[in-house]
Amino acid sequence: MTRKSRTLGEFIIENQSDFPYANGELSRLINSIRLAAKVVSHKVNKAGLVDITGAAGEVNIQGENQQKLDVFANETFINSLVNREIVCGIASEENDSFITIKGQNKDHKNKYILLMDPLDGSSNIDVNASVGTVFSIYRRVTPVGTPVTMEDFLQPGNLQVAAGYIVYGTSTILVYSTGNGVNGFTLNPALGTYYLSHPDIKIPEDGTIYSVNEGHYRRFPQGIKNYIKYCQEEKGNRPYTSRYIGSLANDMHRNLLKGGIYMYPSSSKAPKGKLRLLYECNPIAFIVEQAGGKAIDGYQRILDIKPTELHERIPFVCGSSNMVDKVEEFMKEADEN
Ligand code: P6P
Repeated sequence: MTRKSRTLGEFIIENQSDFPYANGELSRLINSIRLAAKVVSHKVNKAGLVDITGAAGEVNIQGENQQKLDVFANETFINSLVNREIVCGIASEENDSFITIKGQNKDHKNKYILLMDPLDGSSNIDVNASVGTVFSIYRRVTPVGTPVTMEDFLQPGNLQVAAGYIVYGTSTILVYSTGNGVNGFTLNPALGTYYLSHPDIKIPEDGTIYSVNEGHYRRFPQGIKNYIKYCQEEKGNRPYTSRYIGSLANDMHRNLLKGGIYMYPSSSKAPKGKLRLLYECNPIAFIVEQAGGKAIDGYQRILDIKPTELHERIPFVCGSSNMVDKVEEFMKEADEN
């Protein structure tokens, strides 16, 4: 059997031992995510035909109009997880607070928590551009058998036991890591099966793609402005290519495979930037570091940051290690001048 033909199910079983203290729950957790992703993928690919594009009339905690697919994706992942006796709590970009899951016997015996952005880049839905899902998994820190608390969710990203994303593009690809490297699986929609298409992903330490919303350029810190000008200089392998598609998961998937950097910096209007630490930055940072890249807030490692709020924002610079180092250099130099 060639390596490429391995299914996600076979891969999970073969790598079960990577997780010594999990007795199958983590595998079941990944399995529930892959099922939910299949359902969301089907809806995303039909969105134009079925009346599920456009706003759902609600506004989420971010103050963003909830798109119908946002709501659908959120409910699909939650239902897939709740019915499988694996998690004791879920936090989502679409929910003001976390959801407590008592379990079948109402005894709070489940060990894991999940945080997610169920539909990343949802503003792309109505224009048929790619969207994604980003998820982060921890073991609970409060005693098993008691209701999950905020403490279980406010863990630093370096304690994640698994993280991943799904990109709903020309193909649906699930990329995840349990701390032993990064692997990508492409869905065959005809069979409903994911196949190992991107084994052992490593991000090139250098790249020539930078991803940032340059419309905010004038509001960026001087160090970021200087780095963007550096990317645009005629020198060596520069100017770099600018690519930004309005979905962190999709921009990072491209940069992970080809090499590159993604930035959502702080700005004069948004001092903490826009991205959420817990369910956007931490999981992507976990994946990128597992693939040999780096992720900082401009100064410090994202995964070392101790969260204080469920929906807190953080400036985000992530991608090829040499490119992230260069941004850090520009930030330090600008602050010293
Ligand atoms: P802007 C999507 O809303 C998101 O959280 C990321 O996926 C994406 O990279 C960014 O925000 C886009 O934000 O301000 O450039 O439209």
